Amino acid sequence: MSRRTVLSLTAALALGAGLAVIPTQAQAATVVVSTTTDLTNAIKNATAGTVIQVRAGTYYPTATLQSTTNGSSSSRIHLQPYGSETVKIDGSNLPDGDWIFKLTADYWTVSGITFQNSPDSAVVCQSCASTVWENIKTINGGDSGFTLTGDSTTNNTVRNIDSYGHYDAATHGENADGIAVKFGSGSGNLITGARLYNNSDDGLDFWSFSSPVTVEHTWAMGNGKNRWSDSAFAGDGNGYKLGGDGEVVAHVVNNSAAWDNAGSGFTENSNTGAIVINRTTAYANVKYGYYFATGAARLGKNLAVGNGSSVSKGSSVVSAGNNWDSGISTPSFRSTDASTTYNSRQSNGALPVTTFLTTGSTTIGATMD
Ligand SMILES: [Ca+2]
Ligand SMILES: [Ca+2]
Repeated sequence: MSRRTVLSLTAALALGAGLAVIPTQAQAATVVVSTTTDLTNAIKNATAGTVIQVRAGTYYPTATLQSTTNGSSSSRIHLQPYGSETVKIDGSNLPDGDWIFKLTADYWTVSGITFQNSPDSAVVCQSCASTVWENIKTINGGDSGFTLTGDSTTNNTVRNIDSYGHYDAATHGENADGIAVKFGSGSGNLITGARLYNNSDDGLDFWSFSSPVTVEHTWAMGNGKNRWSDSAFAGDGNGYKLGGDGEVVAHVVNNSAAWDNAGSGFTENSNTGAIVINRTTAYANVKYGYYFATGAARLGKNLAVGNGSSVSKGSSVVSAGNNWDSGISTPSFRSTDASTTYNSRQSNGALPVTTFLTTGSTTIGATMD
């Protein structure tokens, strides 16, 4: 019974009103959980203002953790570790095809938790609005790591996610992306500070999403390589797949990098919209650094080095200040050793400090931070 309930009953009794008014029993605002059953119920029963704090450990749910209950702008719902404890939610005991966590709700903040070994997608947010995903990890799942999908997907922020090692075995790796923003619409969605790597398909994929998404301070690397000895491997391996399914939409990518992907670093993927790509770097991708052959992309101050081909740009592309444009020189990299990019993040969750692909230039390429 909450303090407020006690006070209300006390007041009612003091007034001699008996039990005529019994306030609704609300869930306590903070719930500390240490078992999978309690975690499952806490998520299921959360209401606006609930703060779920998960004690250290690895949790093995046997059904998808899920909620359709909204928080509000003044009373968000939080799912987070207790203090600075290490919390992993592992999908190894889920039925085939299940996800670890599905949210169809607004105003949740999920932070500091690892979602690993999902039989299918790890985390799916469907028609979510104003959710925040901060310092989470999605690792080694059977389909995409983190997904935003559905109409009315608005104003969500994904900050400092690591999403890697995803592989859809039954379909030979053709689907599992680090982040998927697919099959839906809604404005105001931001991805920042992401590391998306070693996934069987793409680092990031905006297939069939009809509203602009903004990406910044993000790295996509090593995607689309056959790391699973799959004789029919079908992963695409683009760093940033910025469209598809006929949608014409002006996604924005700023200050981000793609390297060592089996496909292209950045690709329109048939999206003919005015995609904006500014101050990014594409290095050593197998196909193109930048593939914008059919659309109206705006490519500015980007740096392509060591890719199969630097750029494919159609006649509607606006290209200025990139190192393939005339009169623009190519600064040299301080380092081409990527090992530090896999280091632990900084204490505030930001990408690790690295000199990899930095140049010191203030006019071209990603700053790698
Ligand atoms: Ca694919
Ligand atoms: Ca994909």
